[in-house]
Amino acid sequence: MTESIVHSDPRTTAPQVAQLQGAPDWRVIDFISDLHLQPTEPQTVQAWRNYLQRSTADAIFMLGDLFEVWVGDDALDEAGSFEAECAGLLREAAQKRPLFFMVGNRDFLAGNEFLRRSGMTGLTEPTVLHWAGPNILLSHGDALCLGDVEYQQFRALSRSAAWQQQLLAQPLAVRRAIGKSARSESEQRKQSGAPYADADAQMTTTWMQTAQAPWLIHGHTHQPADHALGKDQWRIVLSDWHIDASTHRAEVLRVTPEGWLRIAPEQA
Ligand SMILES: [Mn+2]
Repeated sequence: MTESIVHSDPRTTAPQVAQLQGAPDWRVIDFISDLHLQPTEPQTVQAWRNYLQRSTADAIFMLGDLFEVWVGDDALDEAGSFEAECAGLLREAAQKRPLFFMVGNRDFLAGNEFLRRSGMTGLTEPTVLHWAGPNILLSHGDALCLGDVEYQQFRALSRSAAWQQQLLAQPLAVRRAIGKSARSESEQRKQSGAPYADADAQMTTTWMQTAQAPWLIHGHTHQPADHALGKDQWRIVLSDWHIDASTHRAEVLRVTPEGWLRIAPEQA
């Protein structure tokens, strides 16, 4: 048997959309993404911890890049690791209301063991949420940024099982070092002023039509905005979180059947 590789145009190819049925009593649901949690940014971690403990939402969705880097679920077994600490916080929060997690381009190696330990439900990319309000398509957003050609090539490679197995076969310390160097490369690229790609308009339309969802919520671009796409159709972009001595950026997207608002985590 021969296998042929079909290079279909991602802008017009209907994606496989996973379905999620919300609970009938959900009235308030929160969305966050791109917190880029890391031990060297304790104030962002603290704001997230406080938010998880206090939020009045019926469900919380974390749509990727929750962590600056995730080098493998075995990091959870390292005594006193940052990963284990975060999983513990999530587990506590998950006892109060359901938590959902979708990976981003930084934490795509977060796997089933992480989900199990943190008490969260994993979501595949993209997923459409059915609930009391309009259908909402959920994505991290990186797959839609077709303009970032170099990244799309890395994405295709790094989501393959073979690539992941090869990386995960390295000792944890080696993977931590790889994670660090990948991060500094991406920092350099950011500082070089290379423009950020945004979601491709045609691909966005294809995805929303396939999902039959009038709303799309995604992160990744760090360009929070409400984009009107047509009659009652919206692309709603989440904010990243970054809190240190000089910056205070953190936002929760709170959604009710009537609409949405952007609130500070301490008001959630
Ligand atoms: Mn991202």
